Amino acid sequence: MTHNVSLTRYLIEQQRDNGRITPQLRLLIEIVARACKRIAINVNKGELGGVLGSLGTENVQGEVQKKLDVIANEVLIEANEWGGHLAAMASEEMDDIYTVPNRYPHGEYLLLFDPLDGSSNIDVNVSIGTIFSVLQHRDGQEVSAKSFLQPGCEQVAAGYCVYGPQTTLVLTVGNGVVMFTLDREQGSWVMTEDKVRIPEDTKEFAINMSNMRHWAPPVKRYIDECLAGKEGPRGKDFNMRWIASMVADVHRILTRGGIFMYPWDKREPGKPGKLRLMYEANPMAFLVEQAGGAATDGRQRILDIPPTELHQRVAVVLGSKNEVERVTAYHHEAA
Ligand code: AHM
Ligand code: MG
Repeated sequence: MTHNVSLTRYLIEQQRDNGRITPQLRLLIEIVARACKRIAINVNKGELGGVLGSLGTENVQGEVQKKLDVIANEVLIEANEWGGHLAAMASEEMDDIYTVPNRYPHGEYLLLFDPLDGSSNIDVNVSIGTIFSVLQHRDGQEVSAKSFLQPGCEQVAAGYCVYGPQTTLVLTVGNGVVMFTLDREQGSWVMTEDKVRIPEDTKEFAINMSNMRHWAPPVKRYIDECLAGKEGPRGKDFNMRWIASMVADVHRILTRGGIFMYPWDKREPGKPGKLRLMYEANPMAFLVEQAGGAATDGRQRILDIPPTELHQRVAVVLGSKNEVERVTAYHHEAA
């Protein structure tokens, strides 16, 4: 029974009893969770709040920004800049890092986020989310974009909030994965899952099938075998889901297993993939591994990739361990 554990209590216990987090990190996570509540309110208002549609501007990746992308980005910055727990922030929606202004105290953490993931789903009322990753600013030097370029295995916390039929916050501080559901009457996060585990096997895959003709042979081989079902080499039928919100697809995988792939493809051969390493793939890989799953780029563990750029892209294969290992093995065999 987990329903009498609030996020605050969970964090205090992680700090006091398990020594897993510092008071500053506890504050940081509480503030991010509070910001997610504000974003959820905006998301829920939809058309009534005038938050749907595009702004007509583009982010650093050349993608058209939706109003909610920008609102969510502002909410996260305003909530986090004054608390004294951060040195700087980085976001999908900002070209450069945001250093905490000098009028506020500076802390030892670095926060990265995709403020509103699954933007193409905003206007059609399908689940979207906020993804975040926390690193430490260790070198004592003045904070810069370089301070953020640490491999995912250095993350001290990561999580996401999914704005769906329920608003759910999913978190790891490196001690397993926990889920909290927003109780709107009380305005508090209530623990609803304390030991999230991803089954090692699955019969469900998630990939954008419309890109099939552009895939590399190992990805094509894996999906062909799934599609062949009972009569094929896998000897079982597979089911498919694609929400086009990574947060919602990963949430399903953390809840009932599955494999998620956004591989490299031939549309833009120079790009390693569509998703971003630092604030999409790394936090999700950390959560998935902490829940007993696996995450690779088809060749190596995502959490071991040394980043070279803040907005670097990466191919992503994550979820049920045995399936991720199979896809990764197919890539190695092909090489
Ligand atoms: P976004 O951060 O701009 O919303 O883009 C990331 C999203 C992921 O959530 C999702 O898995 C993917 O893009 C969907 O891409 P596609 O529309 O190509 O299927
Ligand atoms: Mg995104």
